[in-house]
Amino acid sequence: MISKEIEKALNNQISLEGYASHLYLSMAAWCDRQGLEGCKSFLMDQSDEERFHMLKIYEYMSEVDGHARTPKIDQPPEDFKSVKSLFELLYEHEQKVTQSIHDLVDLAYSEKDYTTLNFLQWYVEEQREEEDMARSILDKINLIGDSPQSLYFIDIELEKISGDSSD
Ligand code: OFO
Repeated sequence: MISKEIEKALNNQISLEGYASHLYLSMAAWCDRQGLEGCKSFLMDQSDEERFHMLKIYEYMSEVDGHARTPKIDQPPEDFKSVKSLFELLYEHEQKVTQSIHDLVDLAYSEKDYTTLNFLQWYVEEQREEEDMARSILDKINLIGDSPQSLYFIDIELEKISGDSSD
């Protein structure tokens, strides 16, 4: 059993994860239009992961007698100024999700809801990894620039990351 407050906050998280999944899908489609196959497959994988994060909360809600709501998802942007600005936006979104997870942890802690606290630990770790990955992609872009030649190498690099994470 969870409190109404926790239920509301978890539904908000479902909504954020659902939006992230849509946003990354939209980013993948943009990369596809630029001929960046590696970036596209990396972002398609990220989109799937975000959907999984959303569904994991649905499952948890069902186990603790909560009511998981299916969120209305806003239209994400479809055009991006550059690959660099796309990854800056991705990193920004990940930071927002991390903040929301930390707020949820605070709430669960203040309610002494140890079951939800325990459930959220997985997300705390996942966000640390995702922020780290987004930062390292941005570091690479900053290092070699985003001229067409540099993008060729960034694309190969992201293809590798998406291949590694699906092993
Ligand atoms: Fe759901 O981990 Fe990113 O946002």
